[in-house]
Amino acid sequence: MINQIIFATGNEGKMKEIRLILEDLGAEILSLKDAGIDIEIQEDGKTFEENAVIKAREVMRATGALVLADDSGLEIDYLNGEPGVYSARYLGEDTSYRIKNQNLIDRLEGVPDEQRTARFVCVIAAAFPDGRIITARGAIEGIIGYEERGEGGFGYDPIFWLPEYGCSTAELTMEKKNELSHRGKALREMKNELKKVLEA
Ligand code: ITT
Repeated sequence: MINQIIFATGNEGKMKEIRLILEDLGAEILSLKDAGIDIEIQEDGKTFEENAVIKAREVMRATGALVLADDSGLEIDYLNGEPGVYSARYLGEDTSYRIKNQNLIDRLEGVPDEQRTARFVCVIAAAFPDGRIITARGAIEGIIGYEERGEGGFGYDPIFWLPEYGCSTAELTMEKKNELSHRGKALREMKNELKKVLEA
């Protein structure tokens, strides 16, 4: 019986969404900080899947616990999928999202709505103490806005516009964002898989 899961992320925005989705799993969800883990992970994979597995596996090896990890990012079609797996590192890890978001808006100057298509992608990996790995993927389609909108969410949310809702993902409640988002979809799929394991 597993009653503790470590979620291998240092991103507080992700962690808040993750806690809300996994709260009914019946296991205690610890962030890296909660678990007192401070290891440098080399995210050198070429895909979201590879990076999610790298993060989950490294922390599982260091702790022996069941570990989940999220690798996610924003793919902008007009920019050939940029920033993609480099979303956190785009323009530098310590550069503010005000600057990153404005830079992407500027790179799409004059580009009409129908060519501003983009998606958030999320892959969740689970690394089990016995070495087994499972992954789940989710995506949400939108377009890149013309200005930042909203105070919620994190990262690129203020420029990710949902035409059918008439708002950005930073203007949704956390519950609504989780219902629609790449992370919500991937995590719910993962949760179903984990339930089978935890109930076994
Ligand atoms: P960890 O590796 O510690 O989990 P990170 O922020 O470095 O944190 P990633 O390498 O997976 O995580 O990069 C994901 C980036 O993609 C994230 O920093 C945001 O810039 C962007 N992103 C992912 N999901 C997002 C969301 O729901 N809303 C806004 N931006 C998001």
